[in-house]
Amino acid sequence: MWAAALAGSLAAGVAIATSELIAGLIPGAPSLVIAMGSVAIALQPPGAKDVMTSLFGTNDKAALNVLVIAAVIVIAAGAGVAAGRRFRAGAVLFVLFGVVAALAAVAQPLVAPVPAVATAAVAVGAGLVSLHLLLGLAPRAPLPAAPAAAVAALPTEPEWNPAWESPEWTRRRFLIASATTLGGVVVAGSLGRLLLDTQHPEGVVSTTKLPAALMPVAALTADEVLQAPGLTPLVIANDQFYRIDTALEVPQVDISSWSLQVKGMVDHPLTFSYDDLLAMPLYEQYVTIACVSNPVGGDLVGNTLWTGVRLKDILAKAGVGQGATQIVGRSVDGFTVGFPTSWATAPEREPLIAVGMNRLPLPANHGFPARLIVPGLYGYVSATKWLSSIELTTREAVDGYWVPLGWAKDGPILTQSRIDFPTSGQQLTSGSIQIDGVAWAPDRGVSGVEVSLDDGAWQSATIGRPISNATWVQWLLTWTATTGRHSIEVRATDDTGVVQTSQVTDPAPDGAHGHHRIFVNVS
Ligand SMILES: Nc1nc2c(c(=O)[nH]1)N[C@H]1C(S)=C(S)[C@@H](COP(=O)(O)O)O[C@H]1N2
Ligand SMILES: [Mo]
Repeated sequence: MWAAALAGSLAAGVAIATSELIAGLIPGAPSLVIAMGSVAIALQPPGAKDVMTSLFGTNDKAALNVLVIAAVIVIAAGAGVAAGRRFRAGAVLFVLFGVVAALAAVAQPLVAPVPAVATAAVAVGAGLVSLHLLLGLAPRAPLPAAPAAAVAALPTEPEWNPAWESPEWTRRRFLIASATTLGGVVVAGSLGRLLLDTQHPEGVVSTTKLPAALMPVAALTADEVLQAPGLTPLVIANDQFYRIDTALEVPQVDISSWSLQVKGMVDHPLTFSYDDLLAMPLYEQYVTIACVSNPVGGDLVGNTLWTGVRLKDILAKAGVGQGATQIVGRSVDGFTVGFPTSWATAPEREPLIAVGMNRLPLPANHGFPARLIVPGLYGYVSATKWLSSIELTTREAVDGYWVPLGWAKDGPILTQSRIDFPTSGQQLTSGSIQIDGVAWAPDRGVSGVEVSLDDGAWQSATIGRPISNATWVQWLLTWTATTGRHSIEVRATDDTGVVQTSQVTDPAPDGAHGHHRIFVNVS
């Protein structure tokens, strides 16, 4: 029984490794593991939203892969046991699983049906062949041995009966075969995934040099950029910028066939190629974007220089129809956002169809070739990466990806502040200590940051001059630390005079409220 279960799990391993290898070797062939992981993300029940959102960090995506593989291997152990009794019963389970995997792959917007079905079929085939071979070698419940007397009495050698084979040897041979299979599975599977990952680079994939912006931003000045130990840089480098999305493998957009459609309730539906966009006037703007799932004190927020076409210019060309109250952004991978048309057209902010980040083409993991950047809104309702269309519709007609999963339909970024230095629990020596951090309230702007030590009176921190209302600010406060355990708490006030609320809440459904507070030990 244990042997049949092991044979089943190993055979599933062979199937998975085969599919990963095919996916790595043949462009267009999907990884079935990734397909099933993506379906798991999409099918998450609304109640699971907190758990699952935490899966979207880059490390947690690795965890999701492991989870999928583990689930398949456990189910396959059962199929192995079934096959040990009647091969056909186990085989049916394998085929059923192949069908599920193929359906998961076909459901991916970027996967064509033929390679999906073919990959699943070959993988299941390889799994079944290994299952058959391994079960053939598996030790069985011992048959009654031939009675020694009977053997001696026979005049000629009896025909070889496998039941006489030493059980030791049978078992050892099975274990050797299993270990060899396992080795092969690990090598082939890792090689496949390695090749697949090289097909999906996360960094800059374009060699295009962005045309100069029509109105380049001025260089940052010393009163804008603060420097202190542990302080987050005012402008985050591209490879340091937080990344959040539902894509288990970064979509690679082929620029020659990519286009951006502007459609729906517009006077003139339009299509733009990448070159069309680059030929339009390009604008630069520092904008701080944030993730709604960022907890108090978290780092899913960043400020950088975006280059792009003004969304307003595109809307003016297309002509926004009467009653078009919502702008829906769609990604090549099927992800969607929606925000009010009035938010985008208001004179106080300048949403962009961004093509550049820190004057380089967007890195693949930040949405190459183009993405939306809408000042003041959380990414999940606005910042569509790998943008494929912009649709004008009504607020009622469409809900973006995260709305049915329990997140708020409206996603203005809440006023927040964070302590970068010292860090929670840090051991410090008494004397003068520079406390520092960042504070943001896009696109109302930050007017002040205050710090309370040990629940004492709020003291004003020094803040960098805001680049604009759409960006965060850095802040500093010098503290003469005395021995003992201390609490440090921070709050920001936005430019409309509203002070950040103190009560800490979970991120769901509309962003984490509350003050960041840490404790340190001074000796
Ligand atoms: N296509 C696509 N775009 C997306 C997402 C996504 O899952 N898919 N996630 C959004 C969310 S929730 C956030 S917070 C921002 C993050 O952008 P970044 O990864 O460049 O920081 O992208 C947004 N754009
Ligand atoms: Mo997000």
